[in-house]
Amino acid sequence: MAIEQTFAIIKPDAVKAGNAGKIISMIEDKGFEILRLQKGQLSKDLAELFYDVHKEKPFFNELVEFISSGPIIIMALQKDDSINEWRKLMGATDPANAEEGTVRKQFGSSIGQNAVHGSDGAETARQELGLFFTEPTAPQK
Ligand code: 3AN
Repeated sequence: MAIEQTFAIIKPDAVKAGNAGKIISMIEDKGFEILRLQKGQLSKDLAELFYDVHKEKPFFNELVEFISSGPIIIMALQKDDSINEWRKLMGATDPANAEEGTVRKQFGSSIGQNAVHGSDGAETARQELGLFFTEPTAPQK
């Protein structure tokens, strides 16, 4: 597998609960390199753009409201097979189904408030990184 980058968010529930540092430790312990990291709060407009693929879903408004409801931490992560590796470390979308040792098992409280986001494929990762980090993240050794 090749070195690649993925996009990660520590969502408002986890930041508010003071779990960001613990989640970042889990990321570092798994050998991800954190290329970019920024704290901020999304406008509704940017949140709608980010979740555009879900705009037909019944929970779209809930998603937009929640992700823009408080500070988040966005990251560009790099590792071999990082897209899959970060999704494995996040755990299942619904924390009730997430495995032991995953971020969502430990810090998620519901399918909506599930602590973290991760890109679901190479094209999504490219789009999401481009949406949030205007200067491209050059691959690093
Ligand atoms: P994942 O984040 O694991 O890739 P997706 O892409 O199926 O999951 O869903 C995107 C986000 O939408 C999830 N992170 C979750 O917070 C939210 N979500 C998914 N299903 C529901 C649902 N039934 N009700 C509320 N929010 C949901």
